Amino acid sequence: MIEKHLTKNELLNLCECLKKALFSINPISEFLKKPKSKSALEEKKGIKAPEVFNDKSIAQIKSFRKEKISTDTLISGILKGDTATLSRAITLIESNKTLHAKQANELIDACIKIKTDSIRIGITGVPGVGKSTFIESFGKLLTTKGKKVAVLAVDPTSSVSKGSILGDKTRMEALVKNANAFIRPSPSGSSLGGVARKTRETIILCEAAGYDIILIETVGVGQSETAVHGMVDFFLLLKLAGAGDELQGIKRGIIELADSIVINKADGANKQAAKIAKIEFTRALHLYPPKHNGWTPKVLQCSAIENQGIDEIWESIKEYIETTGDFFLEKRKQQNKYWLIQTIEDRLKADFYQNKEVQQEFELLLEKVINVKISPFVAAEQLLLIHRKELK
Ligand SMILES: Nc1nc2c(ncn2[C@@H]2O[C@H](COP(=O)(O)OP(=O)(O)OP(=O)(O)O)[C@@H](O)[C@H]2O)c(=O)[nH]1
Ligand SMILES: [Mg+2]
Repeated sequence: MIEKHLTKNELLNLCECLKKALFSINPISEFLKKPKSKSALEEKKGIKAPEVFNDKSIAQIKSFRKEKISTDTLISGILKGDTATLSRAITLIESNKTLHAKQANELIDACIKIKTDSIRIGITGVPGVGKSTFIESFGKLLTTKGKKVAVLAVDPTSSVSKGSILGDKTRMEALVKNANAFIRPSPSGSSLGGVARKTRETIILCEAAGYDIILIETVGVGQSETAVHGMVDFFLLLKLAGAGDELQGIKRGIIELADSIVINKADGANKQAAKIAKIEFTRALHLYPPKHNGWTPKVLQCSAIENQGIDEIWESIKEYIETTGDFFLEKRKQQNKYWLIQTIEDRLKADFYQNKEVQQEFELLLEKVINVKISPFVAAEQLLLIHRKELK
């Protein structure tokens, strides 16, 4: 090995060279040299986004969507059970455009007259109790029994988070692919009333399209279960074992609405707890007055994930329909009455608040009401008078 002593200048030069070399390969220094971007998100220059769609197909899709389809074509497509037409008809119903409202009403009016033997089942329970997994398992069972199943959802929270739609796609993997199943996520809407009404109308279309069983999933929060209860024949409440009532936020009202309570996730280490919960719920149900249709709600247990106990639930629903007989039809009549009144109330309210003159006067009167310059009752009367005058 040759040893050489460097002079001070040579040593300084060498250091400078090394520094330059290091600086040129260090990504951190590169990053520091770059002008700072205002955004936290940055894309590397020079990578072109791949063209996923071409202009021709986009134009084709747009022209297909714009193409107005006649009510008769929609009705005949639905009656044939064509799912593409059914989806299109539902989209029409979900539209908020006045232009579509007339056609949607004609469609509903035609479809509601078609007699079917459908069964409408509402499924509720706290988030995560396993509603979607249960529907996947239950839906699969029904299709193997030759039934056609439509799955709808009333979830006022989904329009904000889209969470449940995303979840449902993975939870209902097999049902999505099943030719005898039709899955439609929750319609978006600002009010529960609007979402529920659209779901109610969608049921009518699905029945006309030949779906025998309509399953409606709803999150056990707020008023959504009351709305779903008002549109189904059978209301099923899913519960978890091992959690106290307070923990599950159970409300007395929901228990009263339920035609059956099913303890889900009765599997693995949870089996024993599910058994105890079943006994406790059966005991608790005895404290409630009997339903006027003579039906005593059943407490059952299942494992949606392991497909255990699902058949028993179907048997119990069949038993309910057989034993309640005429009540089944009477309940539907009462529900029609409920939806008539509900729709009138919703429309009147919407008309009132959308009235431009009312809107202007509302702000002024509100100020006065807040500052106790005028009573809320007199202010309300004045606003209603403005609205009535507008109608004349
Ligand atoms: N062990 C067990 N886990 C289950 C069962 N059913 C559902 N799960 C699990 O529970 C979680 C929630 O299931 P979901 O079906 O999405 O519940 P959900 O009630 O539809 O939930 P939201 O739509 O968010 O209200 C998932 O991780 C499921 O795999 C069951 O029977 N046993
Ligand atoms: Mg779900």
